Amino acid sequence: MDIVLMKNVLDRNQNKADENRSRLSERGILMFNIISSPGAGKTTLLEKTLAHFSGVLKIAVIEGDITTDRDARRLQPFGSKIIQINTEGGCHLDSHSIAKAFEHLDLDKLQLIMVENVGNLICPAEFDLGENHKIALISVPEGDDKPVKYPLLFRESSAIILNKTDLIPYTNFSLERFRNYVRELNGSIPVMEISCTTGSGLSVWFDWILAQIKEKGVPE
Ligand SMILES: Nc1nc2c(ncn2[C@@H]2O[C@H](COP(=O)(O)OP(=O)(O)OP(=O)(O)O)[C@@H](O)[C@H]2O)c(=O)[nH]1
Ligand SMILES: [Mg+2]
Repeated sequence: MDIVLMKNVLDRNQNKADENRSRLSERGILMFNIISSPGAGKTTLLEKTLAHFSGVLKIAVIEGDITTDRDARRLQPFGSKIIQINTEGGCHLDSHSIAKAFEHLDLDKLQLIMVENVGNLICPAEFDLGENHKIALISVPEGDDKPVKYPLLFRESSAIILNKTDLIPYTNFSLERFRNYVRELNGSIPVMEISCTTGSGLSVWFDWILAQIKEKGVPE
């Protein structure tokens, strides 16, 4: 019985995710789903990204949190539309909550929607939201073995961001081991090594975003 129920939940989620994807595709909008552990730096990366593309790209953010609007408030100063979803205990966003968030967005005026999922490396990887790309964000203090321990996220993602590289000298994190683990799981995936604190590597992330927009042919 439990198995049937779980299948229904996933089927319902998938149908709505496909609907979300078509709605965005009709308008040429891209959507990224950013997934990481709590505290890896999702909101900080969004702050840097919104600041960089302010006045250049039309971006909205959907913020997923169990409770509070703290992250939404952090992103408010950058002039983009920010929608907060509280999952009230749920460990991931689903496609229905994203469809509800769309009701508060003027989709005709957007080029890119960035979703900050609930901090968790497991559940969010299982739920398609209708995004074009899942982005896996890992930070140095979590350890270099995360790709091996949470393989689904790394297999499902289109890009991996390694954040907090400024902390490498203070930890036993091995870049070589990390890169090898990633290659074993997902041979061709781009890995961007960044520090939101120093700004190192951020230009690679910004260029990657622009490349996706160009490839998709997102209208101006
Ligand atoms: N040293 C260092 N700290 C960073 C870096 N990026 C973010 N931080 C810090 O890490 C902490 C958590 O960052 P957040 O951006 O709030 O992380 P998050 O993934 O959004 O967290 P949740 O929304 O709670 O899951 C903050 O204190 C940031 O200042 C970095 O590159 N280097
Ligand atoms: Mg956050």
